[in-house]
Amino acid sequence: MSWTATILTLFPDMFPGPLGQSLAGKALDAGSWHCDARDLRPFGLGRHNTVDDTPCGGGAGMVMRPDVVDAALAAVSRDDGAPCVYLTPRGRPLTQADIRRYATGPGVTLLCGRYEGVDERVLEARAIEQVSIGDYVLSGGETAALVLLDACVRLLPGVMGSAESGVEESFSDGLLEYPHYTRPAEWDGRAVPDVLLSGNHAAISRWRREQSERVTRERRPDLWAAHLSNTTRSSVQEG
Ligand code: 6GU
Repeated sequence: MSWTATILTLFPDMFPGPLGQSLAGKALDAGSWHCDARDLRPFGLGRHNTVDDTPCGGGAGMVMRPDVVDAALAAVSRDDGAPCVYLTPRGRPLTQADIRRYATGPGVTLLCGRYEGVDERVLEARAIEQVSIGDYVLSGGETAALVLLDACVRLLPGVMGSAESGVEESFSDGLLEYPHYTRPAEWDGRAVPDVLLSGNHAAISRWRREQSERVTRERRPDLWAAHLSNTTRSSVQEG
């Protein structure tokens, strides 16, 4: 069985959405992965299939009921050990290491919340991982789920032209990528850096490394600090 994403959502029509196109779409058509989006609504209670209720303790918005979420989880439960992930701005930051772990396994079950969120008890009871895709608020977990899936699918065997395209260039060594250039050699009064046209591959590698380090230092001091402490640790271990 191929890598399978099971998605629990009130908006199943949002899947595969943009992942039905381009690289991920071709992989989907080729059977390299499956996208199984399930509607939470039928698991709701009463005449209106109610899935949410007011927050205990008061306050704005609505919270998704634990019994409803659990019934939906039970209905899609898999015996292959695929992790269950709840997309929420309260989650730990999603990293490329998480993506690698998800992509290497049998697939993922993704829980998408709307409203203020999901009752904490079902998240605890069913050992659901909570992840966020960044420090901004989305109207629901669905677009975050699409981001997670895009990042996984491109790592699946045979999905991306391996080796030279470098599936994990940024982040693999903890640095951002160097800048890219193509023809023409001069455009709008701006030249491609001479070294890239020199044919000196050692010089090109050195320049790219310097650029990676500069860009990371300028834009992502957090990644730069982590990179420095990693390289310090490995040189201590070597020495
Ligand atoms: Cl994973 N979900 C929602 N609803 N908002 C977010 C998010 C996730 N990550 C950042 N903002």
